[in-house]
Amino acid sequence: MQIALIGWQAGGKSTLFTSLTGLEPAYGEEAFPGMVEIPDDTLDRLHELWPVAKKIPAKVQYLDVAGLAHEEKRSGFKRSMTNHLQNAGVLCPVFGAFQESGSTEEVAEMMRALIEDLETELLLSDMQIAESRAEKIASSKQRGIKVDAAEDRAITKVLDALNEETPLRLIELGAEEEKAIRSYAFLTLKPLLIVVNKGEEQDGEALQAALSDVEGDLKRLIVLDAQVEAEIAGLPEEDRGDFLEDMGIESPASERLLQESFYLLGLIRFFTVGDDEVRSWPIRKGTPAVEAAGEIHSDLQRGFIRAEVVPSADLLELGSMSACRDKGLLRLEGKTYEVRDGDVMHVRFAV
Ligand SMILES: Nc1nc2c(ncn2[C@@H]2O[C@H](COP(=O)(O)OP(=O)(O)OP(=O)(O)O)[C@@H](O)[C@H]2O)c(=O)[nH]1
Ligand SMILES: [Mg+2]
Repeated sequence: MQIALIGWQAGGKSTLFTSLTGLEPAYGEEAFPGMVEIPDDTLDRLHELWPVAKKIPAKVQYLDVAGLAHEEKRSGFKRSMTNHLQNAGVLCPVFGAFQESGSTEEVAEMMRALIEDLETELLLSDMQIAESRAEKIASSKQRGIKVDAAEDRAITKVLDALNEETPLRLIELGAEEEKAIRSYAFLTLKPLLIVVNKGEEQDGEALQAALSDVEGDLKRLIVLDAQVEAEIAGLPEEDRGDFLEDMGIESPASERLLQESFYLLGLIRFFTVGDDEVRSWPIRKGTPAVEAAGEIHSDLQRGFIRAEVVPSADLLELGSMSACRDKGLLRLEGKTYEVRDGDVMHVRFAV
């Protein structure tokens, strides 16, 4: 999973990136990556049950992308920039509210304007790519060269939507159409996780409430204070709880960002536990057991027989697999079983 921090200059992207990753982005880079393990209480507790095994959490990559200058407005993201964003699962625009003064509603209004401007840039980037593609298709047709029908259809739909300023994440595309345009990595196809970076004096809850109208399908908004988050990240683990309480923060931004990103991407996780490793696997909600097995190893998918499944909550409560088996909580599931969040799964296979 990759989350790209984007937006206007000086919104606090790098400050947030540092608080999330502990890394200082190199100066002058267009995009700077940082990998982080996803904290997971359940995984920690499973590891306590199997302390000899290695603990392998899922990872997320944050990308700190250089900000757009306000003078560049209405020019769209540069092609080199969109290449960096190609692999991002979630786009996370960061907006600086901390420089603004005024009432909550006034600050919210300024944020709305900045958000709209950025969304326009995303639309313009997609428009440039789609138009150039449409021209190529048209010219091929004119010269009697056969074109990919699914791509032709998809690009037409894409252009229609963009002309109406509709982000592509909101349109319906068939599986083939979606596949035909995947390589163009349209930016408005990606879910948006908007961050409003508030200042110390600003009321986060009020701002969050005032901006609730911005949220929509595949579009969420979080208000946080990047500087405070950086302080939290700098504290020793054992002091964090007290500090959060003092600051009236429910959970650090890193957790909220990951939670929202999992939600936007429709991700859940299952676990494997064994003598050598206890591990968390992120998958899409609705994934059948046989495909989830394929995440672990292709042999497990190919030779899948059955999966032994127990919810991690039951396993943690009873303390062992055999206790779960005795209580009838360990189930045998077939290929089509839809894996649930928190399942502990052991795949029986033969190849
Ligand atoms: N008061 C306050 N200052 C902040 C906050 N977040 C960032 N800053 C300051 O704002 C300035 C810009 O922050 P950066 O994190 O470098 O912003 P950026 O979005 O990475 O900027 P570019 O990389 O140029 O696009 C720095 O001087 C930060 O210290 C905040 O939450 N509160
Ligand atoms: Mg920066």
